[in-house]
Amino acid sequence: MKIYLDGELVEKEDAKISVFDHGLLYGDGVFEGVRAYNGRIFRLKEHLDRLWASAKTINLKIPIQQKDMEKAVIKTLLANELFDAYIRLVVTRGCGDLGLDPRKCTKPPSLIIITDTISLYSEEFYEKGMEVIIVSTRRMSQDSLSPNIKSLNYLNNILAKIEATRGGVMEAVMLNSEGYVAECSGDNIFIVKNGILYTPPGSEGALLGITRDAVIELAKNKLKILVREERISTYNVYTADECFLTGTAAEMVPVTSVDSREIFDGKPGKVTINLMREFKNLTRSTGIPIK
Ligand code: PXG
Repeated sequence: MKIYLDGELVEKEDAKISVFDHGLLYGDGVFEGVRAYNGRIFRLKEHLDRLWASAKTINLKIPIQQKDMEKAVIKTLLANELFDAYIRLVVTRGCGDLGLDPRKCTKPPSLIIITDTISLYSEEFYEKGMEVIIVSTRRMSQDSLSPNIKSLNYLNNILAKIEATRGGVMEAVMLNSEGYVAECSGDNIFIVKNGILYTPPGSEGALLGITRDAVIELAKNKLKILVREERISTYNVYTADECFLTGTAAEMVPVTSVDSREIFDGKPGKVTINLMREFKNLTRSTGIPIK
């Protein structure tokens, strides 16, 4: 497997980063997870825009242009002959000394592109739905660090994931500091109630997911249903008609139980199934061609 590292394609065994890289020492860096389906990269422009926005927020200048990053992604996929893939983009602050000060990182930031395959949950969950729990780890608050930055410090989400695993389920619903639903450890959350689709807005601590965006568009344009970005309570989730999660890695997965409360009849709902079909069509027919 070939990895793109600072402009070169190197073998996996040789793709190494210094122990003085501030990405490792302090989680000082940003990342993106992107997917390619059927020889096309899904919404790459949106992912690159978000990567650049994350970098800008932490005052990190990505040393190449977006167009060159796009070329590098395609080059890495071709080198690995991958046409259905999970693509991880990582930009670290680079090598410095043992101190927080990014000015001491005198070398340019490290650029990493890993292309591989991923399956987050087993196939059964996509057909029958998944159980989730609401965990005690709260989504970090806007007043300490914007939850919209996809930074290399994912401890908040990892702690939520550990709680989910301890609770015997695969995914954790995280609340914000006010106790309203924010999102999951690496996915956005949606509910359906009386034919209307609801998802928490960014101001509730949800990352503005690219899959989330695609699903909102499909609901409005293809299914012609109302979409509301509104505050959601735990009560709203327990009493929803349908619930599902979205994310680049997870894609769309139905949720059929939350904290042991069956969602409606405990089966994936109609809106969810229809959106999953539309999402599949969209991912297989749009995006930047690899060849
Ligand atoms: N919320 C968070 C906190 C995320 O990190 C999403 C939602 C979904 O966003 P997109 O744009 O992908 O629809 C993400 C991104 C994993 C993993 O291995 C998942 C993400 C990031 C890192 C790892 O499950 N998802």
